Amino acid sequence: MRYLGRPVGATIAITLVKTHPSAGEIDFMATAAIPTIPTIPAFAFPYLSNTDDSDLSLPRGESPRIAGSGLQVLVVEDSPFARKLIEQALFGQPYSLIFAATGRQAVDLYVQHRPALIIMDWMMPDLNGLEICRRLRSISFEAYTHIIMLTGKRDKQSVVEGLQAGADDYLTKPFHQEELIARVAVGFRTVELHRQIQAKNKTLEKLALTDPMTGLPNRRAIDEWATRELSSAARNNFSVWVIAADLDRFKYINDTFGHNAGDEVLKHFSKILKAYTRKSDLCGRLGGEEFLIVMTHATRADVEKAAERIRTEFEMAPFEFSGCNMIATSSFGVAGFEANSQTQPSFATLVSQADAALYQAKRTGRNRVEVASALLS
Ligand code: GH3
Ligand code: MG
Ligand code: MG
Ligand code: MG
Repeated sequence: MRYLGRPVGATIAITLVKTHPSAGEIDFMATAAIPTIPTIPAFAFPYLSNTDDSDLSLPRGESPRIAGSGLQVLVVEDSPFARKLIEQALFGQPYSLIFAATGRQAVDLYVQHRPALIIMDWMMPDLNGLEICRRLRSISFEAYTHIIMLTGKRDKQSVVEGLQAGADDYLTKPFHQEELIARVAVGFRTVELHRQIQAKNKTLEKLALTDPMTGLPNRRAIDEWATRELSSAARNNFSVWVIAADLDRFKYINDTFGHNAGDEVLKHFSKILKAYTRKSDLCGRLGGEEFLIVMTHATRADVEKAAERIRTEFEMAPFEFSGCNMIATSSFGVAGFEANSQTQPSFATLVSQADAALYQAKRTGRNRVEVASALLS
């Protein structure tokens, strides 16, 4: 290959004359009028100590930096000159570039940096662009990566194959600088929309699993979490405990002081639940004035102690409504099994055992902790 340069004002018109083009290089044959091309900074090449790539003229130096915006474009291109053309075209844009000269590097950099966008050459010495696309699409990350295929293969069949392999867009060489910038901008728009949808989905998911008044997990969240813990307990033989809790004579509080006062009591009880359980435990609101605590990796004595502590903390917190001081109390029923237990009941069974113990606590005077009869035998 020869580069023929001729000064045109501040730029140099470069004609690339391919004397013996190989199949892998056809996509790079181009005639372009470009400004003098600055050297790609060394930090853009993470593969600096990899001697396998010495034939691809990769400079050796530091790791890639991330620009202020945090947006990264991974340029996958085996031809050093094409890399420079792309870098020149995207110079001054609000994102940073990192470069891969082989398919293997592309996959590694994708996993390491999870760039928002990739500009992907087709023909390369190891994996081709289609294979890389397929590999990248089989790796699932939360954030979406927009892939623009940039290749000399112009026939419609190749376009179809590129898009089918997982590319989102297809551009041909020689590319038009403004078009590349515009297509990259389109890619970032897609990525941003994807990010917004994901954030909204996360919020909706959280809302669907949270009791809005107390911020505690709701019945569905407790069910999902407890079911997972129980199957893990079956494999790893740790203990699981369920504590059913119910506020005493709560209807009286509502009827006497009003619904808002009742809500305050519920919120306060929730705060105590959070404060007196471990982060690894789960406490949630089933509905009304009924709560459930699920604890793992604890002994029955620990669990009874925890329930007793919650009971006394709540009892000791006086509320003042309409100038009256009042004390609220709560009752608890405990069910569960120790580590290495022979029998591991289902979550539904544990809940109904805890409920029966709670009923017993109500029957025998309220403001107390009772243990399921299954644990007493
Ligand atoms: P016990 O000691 O037997 O549990 O009696 P209780 O009065 O606590 O139980 P009951 O089931 O008779 O009453 C529960 C009350 O809880 C009735 C209902 O209006 C009230 N409640 C349910 N959800 C809420 C809520 O979100 N806020 C308020 N303030 N009250 C609620
Ligand atoms: Mg190539
Ligand atoms: Mg009650
Ligand atoms: Mg109740």
